[in-house]
Amino acid sequence: MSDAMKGPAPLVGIIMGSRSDWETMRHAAEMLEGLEVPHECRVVSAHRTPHRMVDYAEAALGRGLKVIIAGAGGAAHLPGMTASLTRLPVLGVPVESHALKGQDSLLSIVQMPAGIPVGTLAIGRAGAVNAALLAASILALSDPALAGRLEAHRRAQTEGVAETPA
Ligand code: RP5
Repeated sequence: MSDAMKGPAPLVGIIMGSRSDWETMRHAAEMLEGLEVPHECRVVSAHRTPHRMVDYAEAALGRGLKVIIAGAGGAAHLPGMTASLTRLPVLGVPVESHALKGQDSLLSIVQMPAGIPVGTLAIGRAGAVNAALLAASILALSDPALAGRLEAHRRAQTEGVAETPA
């Protein structure tokens, strides 16, 4: 997997527990690309590559990342563990698992004990898309150009909704 955008330093880090999560997490990358938000995509597993996870989370702030989007499935501890290692906002995307359809992922990510927050999104593609939009909203607070692109995106979405079902 290569980074979707080259050039400007990434502001959003999209991490995922496995390459098998890419089918879901690519939707976050595509949304950020459409909004022209510099981002990077990495496979970082909390249990298969724990040292990579620690290194990534601890370096994120210093490298200039502003938001981390973390997707994982099953016993999905990547978002929470990442959040424990950085004060950057971490948005968690529960990837739909085969065994439990992502209910396991959702509960693993959402039910953080008080003290370390993870902003948890919906299971699957909707969560990935919304994590990207939420990351863009956070960045838009201090980026008027991005705010304009985000508002244009929302206007286009509204205008694209048909009035009749068929
Ligand atoms: C988690 O286990 C990953 O986030 C993925 O959703 C799930 C299955 O991973 P693979 O066995 O497909 O690599 O760590």
